[in-house]
Amino acid sequence: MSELKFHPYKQPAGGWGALRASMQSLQHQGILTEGTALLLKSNQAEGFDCPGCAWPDPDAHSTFEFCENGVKAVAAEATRKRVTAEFFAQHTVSWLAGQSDYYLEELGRLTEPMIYDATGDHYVPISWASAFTKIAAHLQALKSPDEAIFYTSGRTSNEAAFLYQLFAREFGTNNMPDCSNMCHEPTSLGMPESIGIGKGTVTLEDFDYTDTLLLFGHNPGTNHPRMLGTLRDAAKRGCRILVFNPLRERGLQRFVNPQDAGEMLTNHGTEIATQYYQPRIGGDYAIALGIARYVLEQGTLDQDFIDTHTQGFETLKTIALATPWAEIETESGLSHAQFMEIGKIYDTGKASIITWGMGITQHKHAVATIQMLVNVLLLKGNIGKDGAGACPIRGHSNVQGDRTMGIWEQPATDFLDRLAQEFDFEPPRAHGYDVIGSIAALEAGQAKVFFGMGGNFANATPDTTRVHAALSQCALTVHVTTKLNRSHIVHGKDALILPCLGRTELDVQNGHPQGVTVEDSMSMVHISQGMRAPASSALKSECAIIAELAEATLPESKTPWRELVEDYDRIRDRISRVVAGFEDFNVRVHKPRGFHLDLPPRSRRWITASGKANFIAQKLSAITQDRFKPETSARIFNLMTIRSHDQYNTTIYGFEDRYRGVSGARNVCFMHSDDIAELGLQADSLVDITSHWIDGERIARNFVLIPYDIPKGCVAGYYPELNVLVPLSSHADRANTPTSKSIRVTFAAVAQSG
Ligand SMILES: Nc1nc2c(c(=O)[nH]1)N[C@H]1C(S)=C(S)[C@@H](COP(=O)(O)OP(=O)(O)OC[C@H]3O[C@@H](n4cnc5c(=O)[nH]c(N)nc54)[C@H](O)[C@@H]3O)O[C@H]1N2
Ligand SMILES: Nc1nc2c(c(=O)[nH]1)N[C@H]1C(S)=C(S)[C@@H](COP(=O)(O)OP(=O)(O)OC[C@H]3O[C@@H](n4cnc5c(=O)[nH]c(N)nc54)[C@H](O)[C@@H]3O)O[C@H]1N2
Ligand SMILES: [Mo]
Repeated sequence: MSELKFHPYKQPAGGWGALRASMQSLQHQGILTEGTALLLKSNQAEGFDCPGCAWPDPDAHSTFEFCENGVKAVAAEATRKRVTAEFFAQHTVSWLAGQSDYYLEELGRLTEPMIYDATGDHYVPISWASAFTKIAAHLQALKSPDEAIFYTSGRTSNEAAFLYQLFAREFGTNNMPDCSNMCHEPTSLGMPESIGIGKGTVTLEDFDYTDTLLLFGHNPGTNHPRMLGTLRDAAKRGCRILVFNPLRERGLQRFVNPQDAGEMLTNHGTEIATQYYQPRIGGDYAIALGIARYVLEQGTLDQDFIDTHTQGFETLKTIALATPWAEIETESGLSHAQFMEIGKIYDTGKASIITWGMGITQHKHAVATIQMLVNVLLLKGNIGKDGAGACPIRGHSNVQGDRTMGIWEQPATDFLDRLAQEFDFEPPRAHGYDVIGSIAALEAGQAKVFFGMGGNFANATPDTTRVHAALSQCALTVHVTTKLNRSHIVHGKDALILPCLGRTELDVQNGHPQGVTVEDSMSMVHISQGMRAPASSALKSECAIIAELAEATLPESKTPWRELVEDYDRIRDRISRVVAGFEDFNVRVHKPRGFHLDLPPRSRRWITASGKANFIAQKLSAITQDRFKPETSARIFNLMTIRSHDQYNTTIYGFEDRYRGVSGARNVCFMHSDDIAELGLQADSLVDITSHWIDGERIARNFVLIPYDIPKGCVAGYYPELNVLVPLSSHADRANTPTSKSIRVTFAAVAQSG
């Protein structure tokens, strides 16, 4: 790490900077030559699915879809660096605990199974067979299967996810929290109530037909950069693009496509946002209500659609028209003139798409906000026609597929019924723990075994201090993983690290290479085929690990675990009989580019209780009245925790947040320059940040203030460093997603000596 620098970035996103950073990351991982060849296989019909994000692949490919952060994700997995048994022999776990998260992951790929040895405070090698015996012994010793927790991160393939949930349920629990609980859970909960499914309704082709795009609370330039190509094409066609984001994110303003020689030459690029609005953090419910109000005032509704397909219109109408503009404006932070402009653009659109990301979901009122965004679409019949629809932007590359495969603490009854029939066992019916529930159970000592299928539970969750303490109380922690991270260092009394193959690697079972499948953000299911030699010959695939664990743990199981894993087609055959929409899975998925899942709203079929699409609305005052007001004399700010351009969730690639102009360090906090002055502080001031909640206060020390174009009263800093501040009991109503984008904080200057 070098010294913190801040130089506002004036260039377009993408372009030469992206190309340079990509090459640097390949070089950094020691794979410059190999890496370039590898990338040509990324997101190709015959290649592997990029582990970077869940944005879909276009049908027509040139050579490869260039994406700087996709390169970083692939390079991080394909790195030459290894963390071996010799390394663990040289360093105690206490020593490792003192190292940074960046350091831990930088060590490279894990090479063999390791177990914690308390006598020497080291991780030492263990054979796979002994590892499975050990875990089985722990699981069998539990008083109830519900004392175990089986977490999933969203990179896990459909096949592995399906086996994993089967294993957990045959073992006897629905305790299957996943990263989705911290991510798009409000989408998965809110959308079914509105339109009958918890997934986006658009396909990539719809972006070719839309004339109006409303983008809420996501940062494509960094987190789904291939979307910039789509946005650029739309902008060039004249599609109006309205952006709603408290921060001016570079990627949403201007983009140079590194694959366009002309654009690269002039480095000018394409203007993305037609209009860029900077609302207050959490102001989106008011924005959506304001748009609805505008359309209702104009009377330019799609009345046919509303009459034929919807229910609840009168409630929305009454609420929207009764909410004074002044209230909508104050809450959103946008002006009346801006609302007239936004309303007019949306109202005159013939086919509109609304997209959203973490800026919408990680709030207390996320579910209500998503439902209000859907209302806006319904008013103009913008669901079930070309170029229109709802487009939640998922995070992990297979997070949507994992849920489809049954990774869910609240499995549907019909899913369990089919699972029971196919595998001849009685699955548990009681709902299990989600992420927040899991942490509570760990803290209370009600859960004793934590098993992580990927991810980094210790650092991705809220209130880091409490979660670390809770994990340390476990009798056993197990992590199936590619790299070392904090969750392995903050360990239970017994602890195992089980290293697995990554997406880019050749997975050979019974002498035959296997492909896995994934589902992208737009419900396309396709094969992903690794091709690189594995990082170590001792690695196992996630599927193999689950099967062998199941054999060790469930001697009575009637499932032919080993047989299923010998040929993943056999797992897919089982999936085709259990998961709705996957009929003929093996036939359909082996077609180039796979297949699209049937989404009823696309043909205006509504699988809701009413059989219609539902307008669901509540008063704006209901959203705002329960805002927490801590008792403190210090000025309170609203903090959002966001990703830098140089990280993948808890994995820190480096210290360059290029588009925001920050480099060298991550302990920063973005604040309006007037706010900095009003606090009597200066740019570069060192501050402690305290978060306030009903359960008390938490503190993050030594952050540097950076003056930034952000609304007054709002501040931003990086996840996961600021997770220490996220209160455990502050989460989205009903969905339980931690409110990582709205944390009540105060600032205090750090007295600097000398
Ligand atoms: N390179 C890279 N790619 C990734 C990831 C990564 O870490 N690195 N993570 C993956 C995952 S799991 C996910 S979920 C996605 C996340 O992708 P994003 O949803 O883009 O996630 P964040 O970085 O959290 O950015 C949230 C954006 O919302 C804005 N925002 C915050 N609060 C509000 C608000 O109240 N209202 C509005 N309108 N905007 C708001 C912020 O300014 C920021 O631009 O990306 C995925 N892809
Ligand atoms: N404050 C705050 N907290 C947040 C968020 C936020 O915006 N703000 N975002 C939330 C969101 S959207 C999400 S999705 C979660 C993410 O939570 P997680 O999914 O739990 O975290 P990741 O950082 O994505 O996990 C990274 C680890 O996965 C492992 N890994 C990588 N590839 C593979 C693989 O192929 N197989 C296996 N088995 N392991 C692999 C590596 O060891 C790596 O260290 O964090 C949430 N937490
Ligand atoms: Mo996510």
